[in-house]
Amino acid sequence: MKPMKRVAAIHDISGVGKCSLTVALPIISAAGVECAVMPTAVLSTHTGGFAGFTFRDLTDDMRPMAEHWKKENIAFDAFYSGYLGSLSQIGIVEDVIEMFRGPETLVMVDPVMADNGKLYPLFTMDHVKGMAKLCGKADVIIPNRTEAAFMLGQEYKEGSMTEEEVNSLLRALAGLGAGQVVLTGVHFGGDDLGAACYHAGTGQINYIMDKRVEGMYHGTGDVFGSFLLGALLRGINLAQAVRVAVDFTCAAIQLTAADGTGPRMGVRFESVLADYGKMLDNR
Ligand code: PXL
Repeated sequence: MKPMKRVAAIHDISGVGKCSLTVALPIISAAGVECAVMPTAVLSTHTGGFAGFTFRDLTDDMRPMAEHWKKENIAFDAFYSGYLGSLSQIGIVEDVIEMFRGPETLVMVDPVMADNGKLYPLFTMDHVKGMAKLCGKADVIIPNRTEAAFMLGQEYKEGSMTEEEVNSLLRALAGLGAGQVVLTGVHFGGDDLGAACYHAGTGQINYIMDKRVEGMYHGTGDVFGSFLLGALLRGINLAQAVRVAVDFTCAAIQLTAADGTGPRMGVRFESVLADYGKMLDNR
């Protein structure tokens, strides 16, 4: 058996609502990859669609956790950061990555902060600037269209896009500094929805589309990112790993739509985990 890879996932724990660490842990584990965690905050629920959530900030624990890992000689094959509750956490994540990074380390940053043209509660444009800088330190970034537009100082555009618009957005995002860019929420017209990816090293661009399911479900970005990272760490190339992530995320969304549980409780990724693990083992 090959040794298992180890990721450090740096996100919050939202107790209810299936996002961040409560999806990264099970999905990355199902990929046959160890998922170590650095929780950035503990909330009763995520901040989208619930009022009065609790928020326990864990900023002061982040550096000591990393220092303890370093002292114990613990190594990581990848870092995966997502929702970061404050500007100072962004700086700490940059430092933690530098403490552990080697030539083979894969750093994936999801600049979680906005969707549908709007910043999430608690965030300001300073957070956008900080996230753009953190994206510059990553190997792979996975913004949605709103995050992409904000980080590039462009106006957010809704609706369908042309290939030229997608390609120029991908190249501009790579200009922030990451060699591999995955843009989510891509829509060319009709009822399609998917992702586009760009590998700056090869210049290759791919569009990975599926049929859109009506409705917006919370936590899909984290489900997508976790499926993607699991596939990348199992040796699948960028375009194929994005295909895997789109397929399994869409399958989870379809099951959720059939359940009728509504958008804020997250998606039914649990029901596709066994197939995801088997697919990675049998390739
Ligand atoms: O899924 C992204 C996310 C993660 N964590 C928290 C959030 C959100 C999105 O709103 O509120 C706390």
